[in-house]
This record gives sequence, C-alpha cells and structure tokens, in this order.
Amino acid sequence: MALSSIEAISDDPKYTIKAVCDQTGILPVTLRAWERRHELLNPHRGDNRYRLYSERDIATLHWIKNRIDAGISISSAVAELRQMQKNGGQLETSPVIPFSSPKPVVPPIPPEQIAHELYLALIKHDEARAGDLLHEAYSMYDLNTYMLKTMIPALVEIGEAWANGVIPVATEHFSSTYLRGNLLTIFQAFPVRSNAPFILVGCAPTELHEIGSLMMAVMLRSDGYRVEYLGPDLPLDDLVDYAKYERPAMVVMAATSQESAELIDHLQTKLAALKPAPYLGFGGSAFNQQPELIDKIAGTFLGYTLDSALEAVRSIIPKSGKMVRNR
Ligand code: B12
Repeated sequence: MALSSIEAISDDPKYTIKAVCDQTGILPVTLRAWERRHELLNPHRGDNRYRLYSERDIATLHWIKNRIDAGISISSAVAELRQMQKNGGQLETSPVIPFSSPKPVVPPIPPEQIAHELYLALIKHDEARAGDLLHEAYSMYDLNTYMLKTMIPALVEIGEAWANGVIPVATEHFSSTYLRGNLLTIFQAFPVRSNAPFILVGCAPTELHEIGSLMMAVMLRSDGYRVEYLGPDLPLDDLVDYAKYERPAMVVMAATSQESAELIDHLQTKLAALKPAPYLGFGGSAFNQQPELIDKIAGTFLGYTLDSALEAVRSIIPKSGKMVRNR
C-alpha cells in the first residue's frame, strides 16, 4: 500500500474513542494511558467533555502500533515520533482506511443519564447491565467525569432510595460493594511508581464510607503519585507507626460523620513528631456538610470536591521539585 505523509491527513475531530479503538485494535485503557503518560495525542473535547479524534490521530496511532509491533517500547516510539516532528520530518503512514460504514458521531449518553441508568441496574442487581454502563462511561469520559458525574450521583440516588425505604439495605450494600470493586480494579491497573512522592490514603477511625477516599487514591495514582490505599476505619496509632516506618510525604484522611472527623484531630500532632513529618490532608462529606469542622481539625483541608483535592495535593506535593514546607 502506498504511504502518505501524516500531515496530509485530515485533522478534523470526528471519531469517538470507541471508533478509534475499533479501527486500531488498541484498548481504550491503553490509549488513555498513552495519552496521559506520554502526552501522545490531544483529542478535541466535545461540549460534554468526550473525546473526538481525527483521521490524523488514527494514522498516528497506526504508526505507533506498528513500531510497538516491531518490538520498540512505547516510550521510544513516542520519542521517535517527537524527534521526527521536531525535525520537520515527514512521518509516513498507510492512509487511514475509511471506516467501512462511516457513522455520524452519535453523541454519547451524558454522564448524568448513565448515572441514573447505573442506579436502575444496580437496584435490580443486574451486574451485566451495570458493567456495560460503566464500560461505556469509562471509554467515553475522563476518569474524573467517570467517578464524579457517573458513580457519585448513582451512589447518592442509592443512598436516598435506602433512606426512603425504597430499597433494602442488602441492595445498598450490593451496589456500593460493586462500585467499590470497580474502583479498586482501576486503582490496581495503574502502575505503582516507586520514585514518585508517596501518599497514604484512607478513612478516619469508625469511618466505613470508603468510596470517596478510594476515588481520591485512584486520582492520585493516575496522576503519577505513589499511593497506598489503606481502606476504612484506620486506628490512628497504628497508622502513625506505619507512617514512621514508610515515611510518606502525605497522609490523606476522609470522614463523612462528625464523630469520625473529630477523631482525626490528634493525628496532625502525632504525625508532626515524625522525622520527616508527613503532611496531613483531609476531606469528605463531614466537612462539606459542617464546614465549621474544618477549622477544628489540625492539618490541611483539601477542598469540597475530589478534583479540587487533587489540585491541592499537587500544589503541596509537586511530583518533581521541592515540596512546600510542612507546618
Ligand atoms: C455506600 C454507603 C454506605 C456503605 C459504605 C460502603 C463503603 N465500602 O464505602 C455502608 C453500607 C457501609 C454505609 C453505612 C452507613 N451509612 Co451510608 N451511605 C452510603 C452511600 C449510599 C454512598 C456513600 C458514598 O460512597 N458516596 C460517594 C462519595 C464520594 O460521595 P460524596 O461524599 O458526595 O463525595 C464528595 C465530597 O464529599 C468529597 N469527598 C468525598 N470523599 C472525599 C475524600 C477526600 C480526601 C476529600 C478531600 C474530598 C472527598 O468529594 C466528593 C465530590 O467531589 C451514601 C449516600 C450519599 N448521599 O452519599 C450513604 C450515606 C452517606 N450513609 C448514611 C448513613 C446514615 C449510614 C449509616 C449511619 C447507616 C446505619 N444506620 O448503619 C452507616 C454508617 C457507617 C459508618 N460507621 O461509617 C447517610 C448519611 C446521612 C448523614 N448525612 O449523616 C447517607 C447520606 C445515606 C442517606 N441518604 O441517608 N453507607
């Protein structure tokens, strides 16, 4: 097949991630990892934050995939690509085979709608449907949208249904266990980076609501931090002993009740005695509902939402360079 310069191929954003993955045989999770870790492509974001790719993006992916199939690592393939682009070289690739039945881009289901359908699937204990919906959301949206606009609203709806006696407690447990499992799978799918700043994430003593802290752990690990997720109801003295040994740069604690929030009050003093003293960051719905608790707890309130918490951690503990001094 004749080769053509990649520059000559259309750069119009038209294709969803699903169409691109079907064309190239690259898995969505792999493509997203390449985008995140290697800044490989910069897909256009539609109004609803879903990605749209061009034929040039697809050609680039074919080129990268060919290099990988030839035994080159992804890092080297991307470095080669950059070098050629920098030198003004003509990257040659097979022309993109037009999609056999070029479908107009069907706007993906908005995350809010997926959330409601996810709720309906979970309260019917329909794992297959819940799995399909999560898969759809994961391939269409970025990780934050996936967690904050799909999972959280579904959980809120489940909580309301339970509180109003619409669903039994077993259904609430089934649903949260299912979503927790999905998050843990995502968390474990990210690489453990031994050289990145180390953060421990978990829940305050007595706190059993762990999904918020697990989401925080997923976000931090996907952002490149080395993260250990310690789960619910952490005994503080054991946590401090562990921190003394493991020397994390930060400990992140979540709380949803006033009782559990107040229990982390002494943690900062205990952590401050360690050398080096890790930062203490905290958050969770206890603080959102009772902001007066924020000032009662020593440490750094990371914000009312998980995405603002990620920004806060990034500013306190940059992944490279100097850490902001602990108090
Ligand atoms: C799942 C669930 C459970 C599960 C938890 C399982 C698990 N493995 O996590 C189980 C069954 C154990 C449970 C138990 C209880 N639950 Co419950 N539960 C829920 C439910 C349905 C979802 C909670 C959740 O995961 N939300 C997802 C999080 C991520 O959402 P979010 O908190 O809104 O998150 C935002 C912010 O808070 C913030 N954030 C969240 N986490 C973090 C962390 C950090 C570090 C930061 C910075 C920010 C941050 O960012 C998010 C926005 O971006 C909620 C319903 C709801 N409305 O949330 C009820 C709910 C929280 N539970 C409730 C209750 C009453 C209980 C029980 C007391 C019931 C009982 N009588 O036993 C117990 C308490 C257990 C305990 N000791 O902690 C009430 C709380 C009411 C209140 N405000 O006091 C709720 C609201 C249900 C309701 N509608 O009445 N629960």
